[in-house]
Amino acid sequence: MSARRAISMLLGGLAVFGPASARASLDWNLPPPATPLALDTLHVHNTFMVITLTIFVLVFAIMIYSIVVHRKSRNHEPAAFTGPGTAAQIFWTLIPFLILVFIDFIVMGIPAYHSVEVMQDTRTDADMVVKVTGSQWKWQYEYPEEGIKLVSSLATPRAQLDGQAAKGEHYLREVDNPLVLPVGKKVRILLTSTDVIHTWWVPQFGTKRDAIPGFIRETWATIAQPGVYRGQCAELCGTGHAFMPVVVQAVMEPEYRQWVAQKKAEQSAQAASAQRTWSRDELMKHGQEIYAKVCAVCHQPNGQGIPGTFPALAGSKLVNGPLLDAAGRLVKDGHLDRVMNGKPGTAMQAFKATLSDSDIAAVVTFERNSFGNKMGDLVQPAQVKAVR
Ligand SMILES: [Cu+2]
Repeated sequence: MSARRAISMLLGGLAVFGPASARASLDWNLPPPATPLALDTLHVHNTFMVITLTIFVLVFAIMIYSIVVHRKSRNHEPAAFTGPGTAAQIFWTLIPFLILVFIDFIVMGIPAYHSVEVMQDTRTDADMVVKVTGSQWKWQYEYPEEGIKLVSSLATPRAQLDGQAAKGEHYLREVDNPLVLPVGKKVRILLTSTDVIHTWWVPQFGTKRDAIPGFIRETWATIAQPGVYRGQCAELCGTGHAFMPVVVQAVMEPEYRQWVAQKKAEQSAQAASAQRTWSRDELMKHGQEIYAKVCAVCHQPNGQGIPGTFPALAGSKLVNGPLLDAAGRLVKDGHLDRVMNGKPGTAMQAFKATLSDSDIAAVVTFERNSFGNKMGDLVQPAQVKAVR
């Protein structure tokens, strides 16, 4: 490290003791709690900080006092006692032991136990349920009671990720579809994953729970105030780990009901549009949007992939191969099969769970007719539906 860099780092550190304006930019405490659970853990944190700081100051004060007052240059006369009585030894061992037992088990133990109990309290009195599924690299949200399902993916523009544009205010912490929840309702949150372990983490909720494939885990939240709460995946889950933020939008109950009605209408309109025959332009346009959102992270915006890691789609044998056989069945390891069912053991996941019939039809059509690929054929949503 250069001397100049060392000095600037030191000055940066000292800014803490500088004017208030310099301090304002540094967040020392936990984020403002938004749920009872976060409030409880914040109290535990603050109590423990006071206890540990008190012990720290006391112990260091005694040490520093002894070192200074009894130093050699003062010719302090060392104490000459040896072998005090057994009773005294038992006494001065027992007292610190009892103090520690009191602090650990009573003063710290009871609030900590209470927090854990609150954390686990997902049992019966929830007002609603939300299922959260982690996938490389996005979150799926399901409202089983409403029949609503949405996929929440990163909304930060590609140019910002590539360093070609200035970073926005919510860089890597913004999504297309946030999880919308009503304020003041106890929401039971079920967590699972389709591939590797992810962690659904919203710091202001005081909850951070792993989403593990093959298991359902749970947590809960009762959000006190309307607002937007941001978090991220907190388990290193692959190359796109930094690109799967969590955004929760908390709204008042009437607004939530309105949102549910709107989502339901959108979903039935989507189901209806999958029935009709799409034009080439419609498929290409929608396919390009889906490609940019879902596929471009690995296969790159120009379809060239990353040599040795993610295969190119431009000129690919698979993309320029057959989709369906004469009987209308999926060609095994064909283009459509790969998009719908993925390739086990690789980063290529099965998209049939997260993309609709129209999305899959459009993106496959787009890939076959872009990046210099000239298959010329179209895939219709109804064909995708037939081979699901
Ligand atoms: Cu993840």
